[in-house]
Amino acid sequence: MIHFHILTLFPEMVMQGLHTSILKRAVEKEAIAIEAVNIRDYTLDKHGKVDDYTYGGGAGMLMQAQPVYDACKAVEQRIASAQPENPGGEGSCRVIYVTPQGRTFHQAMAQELAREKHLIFLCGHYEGIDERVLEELVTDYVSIGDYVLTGGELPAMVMIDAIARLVPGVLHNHESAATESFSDDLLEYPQYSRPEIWQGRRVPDILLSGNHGEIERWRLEQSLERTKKLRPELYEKWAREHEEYFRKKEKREARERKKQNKQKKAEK
Ligand code: 21W
Repeated sequence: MIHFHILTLFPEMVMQGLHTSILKRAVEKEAIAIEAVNIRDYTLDKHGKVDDYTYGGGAGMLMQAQPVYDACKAVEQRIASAQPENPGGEGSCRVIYVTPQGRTFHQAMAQELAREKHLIFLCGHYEGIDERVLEELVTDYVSIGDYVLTGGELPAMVMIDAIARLVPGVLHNHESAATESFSDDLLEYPQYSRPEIWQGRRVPDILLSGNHGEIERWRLEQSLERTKKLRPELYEKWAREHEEYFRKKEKREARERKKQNKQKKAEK
């Protein structure tokens, strides 16, 4: 069980987005828990204000330190009091600030984060958050890539989706992310469903053959071909790490050639 806590000014957006399809099922099964905390609920300003102008001037508003700090501390305290075996365990939980200036999120990061019990995501809006509260709270600065969005909510949802599917019990066994496969780190092979012929295009014969060994081999070849063409750097890495695959393939093909030569001779 992993608990995601999202500090945001738009809790409905995050809750809507993350309570759909597979993650909805995961919440119902209690494989994960998702809570959105409205930073505005923690402002001490009597008009509910959470932003202000930036010192030094410049465009736009900045989220102020106080409501962000109090919202985060409230979550940390709730986590600590739910763990009586770890009194004052506050501060042990990672606080991830989603920001264009962070390290770019990737699969290995998702795997590492999936091992935590609690994760706090801090979503900025407007031009960002007062630097002092970031220094006080944040353990990880993470971006999802080099393009500009309007806020941190979508990036937090992207990261939570990628992390959650790695948590045991979230995916069904047949779709499990944990079953290590030869073809991990390659692009996917093409897939087909009914009908057998659509607009004159046939499903590849091999997939109708019922020969599961041949099908598996074909799929891996397709994955390799695609990866070589579309993501050459991924292909080179895979090839370096799977030299034995190419040796075995050589041998298999040599064996095939021999067999065919023999057959030809016998036919003569
Ligand atoms: C975009 C906030 C641009 C601020 C200093 C002086 C989180 C994101 C975000 C956003 C600015 C991520 C400035 C990929 C993203 C996010 C909102 C610009 C101007 N800073 N990953 N002036 N892309 N974006 N700040 O946009 O919060 S992770």
